[in-house]
Amino acid sequence: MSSRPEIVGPEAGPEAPYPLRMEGKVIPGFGRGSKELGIPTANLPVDAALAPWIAAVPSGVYFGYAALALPDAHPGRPASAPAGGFAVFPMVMSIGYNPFYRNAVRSAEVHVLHAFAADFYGAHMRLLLLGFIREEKDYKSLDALVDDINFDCEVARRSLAREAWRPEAASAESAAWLVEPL
Ligand code: ADP
Ligand code: RBF
Ligand code: MG
Repeated sequence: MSSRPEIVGPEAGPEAPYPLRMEGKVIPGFGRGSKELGIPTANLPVDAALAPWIAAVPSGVYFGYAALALPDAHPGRPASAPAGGFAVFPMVMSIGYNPFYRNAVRSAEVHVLHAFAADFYGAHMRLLLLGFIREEKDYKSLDALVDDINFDCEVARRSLAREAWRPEAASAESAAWLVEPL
C-alpha cells in the first residue's frame, strides 16, 4: 500500500477531536495468533461508559501513545519507570469489527511499538489517541492485512516522531494524565 501517505496529521500537532482518552485492563483477545504474525495486540474492553466518544468515531486505525503500568518484576519495565508507575510508548490501534474476520462485536486492540520480553495481560493501560490513519478494510489474504498493518506502524512512528506530537507538546494535561499514579 505504498500509495498511502507515510505521515498523517498536521505538522503543528494534533487537532480536534484529539486527544481522545481511553483506559482499562488488558484482556485476552480473539486468540488468532496476532503474536505469531509479529503484531501482538493488547485488547481493551470497549466500555462506552468509560469512553463515550468511542461509539461516535469511525472504525479504523488510530495512533498515539500507550501508558502501561507493568508489574515491578516485568522484564520489559524500563529502569526509568517508577515502581508501580506508568511507562509511555508510541502505539497504533484498531477500533472496529475486523471485517477480515467478520467480528460481531466492536473491539479495541493496541499494538505497542516496543518489543516486550513478556506478556502483560491484566496490566492497566491508558491510551491517548492523537490521530486517525485509515478506515478499516476487508482483505483478500492475511498477507495483505499484515502488510497494511506494518505500514500503519511506520506511519504512526513517523507521525509521532515530530516535535509537536510528543505527548507533552500535544497536550500537557493529557501527558500528565497518562502517567498519573493509579
Ligand atoms: P490476544 O488474542 O489474547 O489479544 P495476541 O496474539 O494479540 O493475543 O497477543 C496480545 C498480548 O501480547 C497482549 O495482551 C500483551 O500481553 C502481549 N504483548 C507483547 N508485546 C506486545 C506489543 N508490542 N503490543 C501489544 N501487546 C503485546
Ligand atoms: N482487521 C481488519 O479486518 N481490517 C483492518 O483494516 C485492520 N486493521 C488493523 C490495523 C492495525 C494497526 C491493527 C493492530 C489491527 C488491524 N486489524 C484489522 C485487526 C486484525 O485483524 C487483528 O489484529 C488480527 O488479530 C490480526 O491477525
Ligand atoms: Mg490481541
